[in-house]
Amino acid sequence: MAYADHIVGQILAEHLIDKDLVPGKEVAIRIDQTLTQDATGTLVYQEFMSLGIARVKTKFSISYVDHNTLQVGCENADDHLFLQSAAARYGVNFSRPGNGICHQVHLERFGVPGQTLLGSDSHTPTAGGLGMLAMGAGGMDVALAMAGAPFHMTVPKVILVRLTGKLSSWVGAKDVILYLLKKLSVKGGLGKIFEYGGPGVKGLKVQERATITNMGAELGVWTSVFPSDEETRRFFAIQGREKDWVSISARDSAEYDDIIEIDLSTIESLVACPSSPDAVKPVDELTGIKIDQVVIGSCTNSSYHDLKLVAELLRDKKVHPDISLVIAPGSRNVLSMLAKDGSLSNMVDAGARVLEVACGPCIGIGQAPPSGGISVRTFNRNFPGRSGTPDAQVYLSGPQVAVAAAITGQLVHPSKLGHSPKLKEPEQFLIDDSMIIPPPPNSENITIRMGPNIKPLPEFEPLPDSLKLKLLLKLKDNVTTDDILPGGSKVMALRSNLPAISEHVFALKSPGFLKKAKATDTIAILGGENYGQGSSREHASLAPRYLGVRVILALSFARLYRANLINFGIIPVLIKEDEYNKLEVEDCLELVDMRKVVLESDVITIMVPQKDFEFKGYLQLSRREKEILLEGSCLNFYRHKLTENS
Ligand code: MIC
Ligand code: SF4
Repeated sequence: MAYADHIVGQILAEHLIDKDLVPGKEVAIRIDQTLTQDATGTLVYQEFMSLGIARVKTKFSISYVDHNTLQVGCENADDHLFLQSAAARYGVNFSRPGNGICHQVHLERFGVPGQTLLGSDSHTPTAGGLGMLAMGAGGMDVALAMAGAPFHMTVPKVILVRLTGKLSSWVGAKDVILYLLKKLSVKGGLGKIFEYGGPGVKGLKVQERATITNMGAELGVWTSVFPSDEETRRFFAIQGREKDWVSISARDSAEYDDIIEIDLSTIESLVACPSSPDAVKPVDELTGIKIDQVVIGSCTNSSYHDLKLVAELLRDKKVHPDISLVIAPGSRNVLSMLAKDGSLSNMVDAGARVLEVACGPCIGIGQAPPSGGISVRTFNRNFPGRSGTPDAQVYLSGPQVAVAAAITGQLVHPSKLGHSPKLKEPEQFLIDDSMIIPPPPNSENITIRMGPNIKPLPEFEPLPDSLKLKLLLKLKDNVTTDDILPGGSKVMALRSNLPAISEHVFALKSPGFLKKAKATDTIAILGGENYGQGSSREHASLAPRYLGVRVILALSFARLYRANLINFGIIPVLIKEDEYNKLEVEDCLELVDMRKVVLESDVITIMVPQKDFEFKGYLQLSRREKEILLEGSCLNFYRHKLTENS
């Protein structure tokens, strides 16, 4: 059984509930751990509560607060109280605001090789850096996993990324993933898992591996995974949890769907240009571009490993007078270590602005660049508008290029900084979990605190038999969830308030959409390839459904977004390029006999009466997905099933 011989297959086989591992077929797997973050988490816990389960059934579940930490009104603070009380009530650990970015803390403190992790955030695969099968999912799927239900996934193709050689000085893990993005594009990983292997792996620290698996999300892969080897054991030892370490590697008989060979020594310093993570160029081709702002941090590059390097590069230097340099460490333990070893003073003395440990500017919460400004960020996404300034130009790089830009005021090769410092890894990491509150054993009487911003989940009616839809938007390839529902402190604070957040659907991409949507009963949207790439935020499906969107036609869908559409009763219909070209905004579409067609067929006929043409759409749905669509939402489908069995 070659599929069960690579790392992915071994972990899946170990967690399989029924059926065999046949690539392309849906299977159900057991989830060991879940994580949520606050911006998606408030919905997750509301969904969990609707399932009527008394206490989570996973081995370990945790609720992080790291996104909406800016408190300019009561909304975020109220949400934090809701999350803290819900965690205590339902048996979930609670990582308080200030403790760190979910993926960084999870890697340091909780990830376990060989186990499965489902997180309501698209960068959950960060934990793949230590050999865990870690996947992002919509909140509803995470709520179900907490309730003990299996996670359903299509068995993906597994691609071996075979690493040889060693990175040269000034080149880091971020350059490896930028190299892959340049080669494969943001759609290059759709339907696949990337498994890293080869002799080059052992030269990469766990933290570097995690930078690579983190940004697999930008390639569109299900997830990415590294072996768990001696280097991983060392990581667990410095984290004081060697007992959690297990070895995991591919067997010699493993067979892959494809192999990508990378000689690490050939990789150069790379930068993703505005406004897509795959618009990658060597920094040498961009030399001289003047910069206004540099931001270092995010779940991609905020480890002690990265920030120690940043501090050493900044030692005895000053930030260029035209640059605002901002640094946000990834976890409180990282910040504390930087403070204790003097690195923090290197940063502050150089003129850096140090932020609290949180996502912050990565999701447009603070530090928006000036109008038309140019920002270099060590983040993973530079989608249009995500920084908070619609016309800003955001470049993505590793910490080496970012520091060089901060000091020189321009994009330059980091070797301009002189000698690349040799860093010694600490023998012991600071371990202080006092900002993680474990749930009490007896919690039935804990009151859930719900502030006025937390609105109840809507009830959605089942799929009708026929639909008359108006096509309100025709969009191109690679529409992001930031396009569908923007981030930023104003909109993100409304994550628990569906009526309010729905007012922001397509706010940046198509400002006239809302008015038209309010005047239309049932709506269809047309997209190109990779529709819905980016975040796991289910609000980007829930809010459109709330406004009346029932069908999305596209050439292809991003995996997470497609699952979220189905969970909220919106039908994802695949169409061919010819039809994409023919369809126009304001076209009226008619679908008949839908309940039967959705349940029994994979092809649906869509009529455009005023143009006297009809065309075929393709459903590609599993039996379970069909039934969810018929019920009108995943919550409708599962509510009674799980309560009856719990
Ligand atoms: C992101 O990086 O876009 C986010 C914010 O972390 C999202 C989750 C969200 O929208 O709350 C993600 O990546 O899933
Ligand atoms: Fe937070 Fe940014 Fe990572 Fe999303 S990508 S989890 S916003 S740091």
